[in-house]
Amino acid sequence: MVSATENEFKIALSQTSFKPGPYTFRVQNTGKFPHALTVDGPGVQNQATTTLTSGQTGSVSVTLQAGTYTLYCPVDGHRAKGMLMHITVAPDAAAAAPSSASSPASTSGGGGY
Ligand SMILES: [Cu+2]
Repeated sequence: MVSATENEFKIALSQTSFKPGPYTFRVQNTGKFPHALTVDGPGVQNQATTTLTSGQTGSVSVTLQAGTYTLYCPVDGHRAKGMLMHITVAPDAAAAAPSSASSPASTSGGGGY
């Protein structure tokens, strides 16, 4: 669960680092104008909360993959006014092959000398 707050005219998130997997963004509109939150990026096509009036909360659930996502408010011209941010999802460490630090146990077969 990621907490997000929206007001005129910015978006704030409770965390800024993400890894692949399902996330729910719980959004609170702390401003005076209606706001919503749209998530767009790899595998996520403009998934959005409903439009939230002042004080309302809503949520949007997405499954994030490694890559960059755009979060913005789709209401009127809010995106252009600054309600836009990007988050980067790091590749899953468990899925990525270790590139350094070779394991010493794998090659010792008993010496050929
Ligand atoms: Cu807005």
